Amino acid sequence: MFCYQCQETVNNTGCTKVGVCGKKPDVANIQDLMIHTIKGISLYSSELNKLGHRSEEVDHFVLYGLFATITNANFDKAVFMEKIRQGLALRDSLKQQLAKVAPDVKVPERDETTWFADTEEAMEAKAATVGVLAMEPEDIRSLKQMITYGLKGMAAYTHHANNLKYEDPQVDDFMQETLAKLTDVTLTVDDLVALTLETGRVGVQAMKLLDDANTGSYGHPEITKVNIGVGQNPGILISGHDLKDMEELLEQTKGTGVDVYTHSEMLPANSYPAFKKYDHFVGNYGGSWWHQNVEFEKFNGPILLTSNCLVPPRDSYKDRVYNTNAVGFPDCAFIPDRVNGQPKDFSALIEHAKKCAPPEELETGEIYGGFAHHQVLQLADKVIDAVKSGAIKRFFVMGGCDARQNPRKYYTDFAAALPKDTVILTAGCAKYRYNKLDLGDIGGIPRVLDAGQCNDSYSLVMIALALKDAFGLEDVNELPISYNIAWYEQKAVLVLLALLSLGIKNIHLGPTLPGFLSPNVAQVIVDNFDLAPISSVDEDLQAFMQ
Ligand code: FSO
Ligand code: SF4
Repeated sequence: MFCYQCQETVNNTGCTKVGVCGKKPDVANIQDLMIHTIKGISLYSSELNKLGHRSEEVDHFVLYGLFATITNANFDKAVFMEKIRQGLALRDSLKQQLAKVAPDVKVPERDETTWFADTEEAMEAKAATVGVLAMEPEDIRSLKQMITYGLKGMAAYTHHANNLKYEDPQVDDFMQETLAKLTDVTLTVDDLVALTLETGRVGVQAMKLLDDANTGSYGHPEITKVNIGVGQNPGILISGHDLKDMEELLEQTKGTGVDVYTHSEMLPANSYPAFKKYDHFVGNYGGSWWHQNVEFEKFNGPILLTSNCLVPPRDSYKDRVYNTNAVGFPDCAFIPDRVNGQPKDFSALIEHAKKCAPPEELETGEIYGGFAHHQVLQLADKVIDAVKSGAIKRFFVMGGCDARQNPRKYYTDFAAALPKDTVILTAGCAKYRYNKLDLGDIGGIPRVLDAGQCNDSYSLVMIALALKDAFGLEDVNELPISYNIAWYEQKAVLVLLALLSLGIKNIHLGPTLPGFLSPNVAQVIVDNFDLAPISSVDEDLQAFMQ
């Protein structure tokens, strides 16, 4: 195995024996083969798409392949084997379809279009040959992997939007076209740098699609005090990013005596008008994803994982973990997709919950949420006045991810050390490093404005663009906003590429720069976008406040 797609990769160079995330070598390899398979599919489907022969089945299959290989999503080798078998059949049927509808279109013969394996052994043997290191020179590999990771993030966001029946064929076309291009060994560094920025640009479109889907379905998030304590009833804990699952779970648990709590990235669900109306929706339980080994244990009831991040569950609570969408773990229960538009069936979780004790209390109190673009823009006059009067000197965008390693304490220290006339704009699970600190408010505006999930970084960009207009500035970089972003997995890669494509400069990225950036590629990004790693809290604060 070789995997360096996330921030916790061993020595910031690559996991080669087993993933820090718990991914075993056979699963890592089969995930590489999954990507190889969807590239083969995309070589045909991208041509068919251009000819107007789109297929929802293909769009969703490709999304699945990308999403399921994201960090901490799916650890189940058997699932990948089955999907790859289906993928090979799909590839070959597309090949026949293309030959029929456009006999003149020649798809290049590459390993992705010709390989075949039907036994487990043959698949495993093949899987061992198609990994990251099989790819050309270091800089080309680095860029191609960065683009692939951006596509994985894009697929995750698009998948959640699709679940709400929001589709954008341009985004699907781009993913398939790009996967097809990545099989081309003649692409140059310049070609790939351009494709990287294009990935960011389409990433903005995918984030907008999900924002439209979430707010169009459930209303605009509004300022909400979210309870972080517990009630007396047994509960179901829902984690991940999928709001359609949230809706159906709330609806099906109504009147059952079972409460619902959010975990980690599902916290922002508490701020949507359509969900706030449920009395049995108690609040949020616990912190960011990596605390789950302790918190799932104490929750006592069943847990629904609607997307990553799943930590390999302990035996003590494994029977309470239910996965859905692209998430998978051997021997854990799986809730199948909707059929013919019918809701998913969460009755197994509900019956399970009824036999469980109520959650053990971890903490009490409330935290603020709901500061997505619509809500913040309603407060725009107040915010603009505060900037003009000098009450707010600077905004700090501190979105992104949280993860386990000690150096992430930097973000808690940084938030605590910020001058009192600064405001943090956040999104994603990075917020858990500081969202329970008492940082106070500025004239009634809380000093931590939480826009929502990592995909709601889109909201932060909307806010920045609106402020730019309000102050009559030419360039968004002239605003008193600094970017100190924490990353962990591939959705954050997409968010970063999206920010770069919007021309945002001077982003500080930590706790380390990605291990998948070769020295030359890192230099190109640093030179063109003034991207910088973090250093110490003091040094960074000084640099930012200048
Ligand atoms: Fe976090 Fe995990 Fe949003 Fe990610 S829970 S790390 S970028 O999957 O999703 O911020
Ligand atoms: Fe290692 Fe991260 Fe890959 Fe897991 S996802 S194997 S931790 S690089």
